[in-house]
Amino acid sequence: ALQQVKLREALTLDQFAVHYQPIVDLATGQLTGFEALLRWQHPTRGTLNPDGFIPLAESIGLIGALGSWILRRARHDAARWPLPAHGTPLQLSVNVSPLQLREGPALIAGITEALQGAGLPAQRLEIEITENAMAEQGASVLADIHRLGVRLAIDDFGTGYSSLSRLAQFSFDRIKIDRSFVQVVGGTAGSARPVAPSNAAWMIRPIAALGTGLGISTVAEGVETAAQASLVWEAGVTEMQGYLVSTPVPADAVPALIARLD
Ligand code: G
Ligand code: G
Ligand code: MN
Ligand code: NA
Repeated sequence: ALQQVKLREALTLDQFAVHYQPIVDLATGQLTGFEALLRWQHPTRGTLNPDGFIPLAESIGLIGALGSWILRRARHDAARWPLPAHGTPLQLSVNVSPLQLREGPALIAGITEALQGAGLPAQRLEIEITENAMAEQGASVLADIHRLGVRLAIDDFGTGYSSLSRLAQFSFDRIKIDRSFVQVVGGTAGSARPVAPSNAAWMIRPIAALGTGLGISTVAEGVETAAQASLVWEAGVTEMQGYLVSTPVPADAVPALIARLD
């Protein structure tokens, strides 16, 4: 109960922060954008990750307000990112939870409001939804997001229960391959069954091929080592994200990161 009070206060006390993790193109090495990742700068417990408090925010009816706050803050930050030397504006990817999707009109209102601020055209914004959220969702809210000109990504792909026919019902712009596929090779997460690199590629290749077939990009998540980067590149994945490139960084560290990666 105390934690609920603290979480409500956190929004008014400005204790939330958005960190950003870069995504790079595997063929060119170029930076393509950042994923926004929420953090709670807790007064006594330090920086907390969303897995620990998003469910609480959902249960106390705070997720709508929090989601709108994230969109506004991330839009504000992304509007100030410099144009990279390669000339393609950087994408901003924002996660939304299944509950936010179920409360479709509120989500659409939050996105619309964020897009009204200057500096972030709709095409630069991408909404990430998990495979399971997509599987249980009616098509309408996803179509509404697309109608705004915003892009859609399927997150944690390969861990959920969507069917290929379900996938074909929706229009997506990106597939994010769950890090469990990447980390079977030399993973720090540790796998119950060590898999040879050649076998790991065979699991990732069909997902990359699905992206190729649909004409959309695929992002390998959780790439921590050069061996994992080679693995996903050889499997035909088009982009990567993970500690090998950078951990998520606070907003004020993003310009230096853009300069380093550019
Ligand atoms: O940020 P990690 O560093 O801990 O993220 C953990 C989980 O929380 C991931 O599944 C991620 O998709 C989710 N997450 C991160 N930021 C947000 C956010 O702003 N909103 C929602 N709904 N989920 C988020
Ligand atoms: O579910 P989603 O993909 O949105 O969550 C992203 C999560 O992955 C965040 O918790 C983020 O901090 C974490 N993450 C990002 N890069 C890496 C990585 O290279 N290794 C691991 N183990 N986690 C990562
Ligand atoms: Mn994500
Ligand atoms: Na993911």
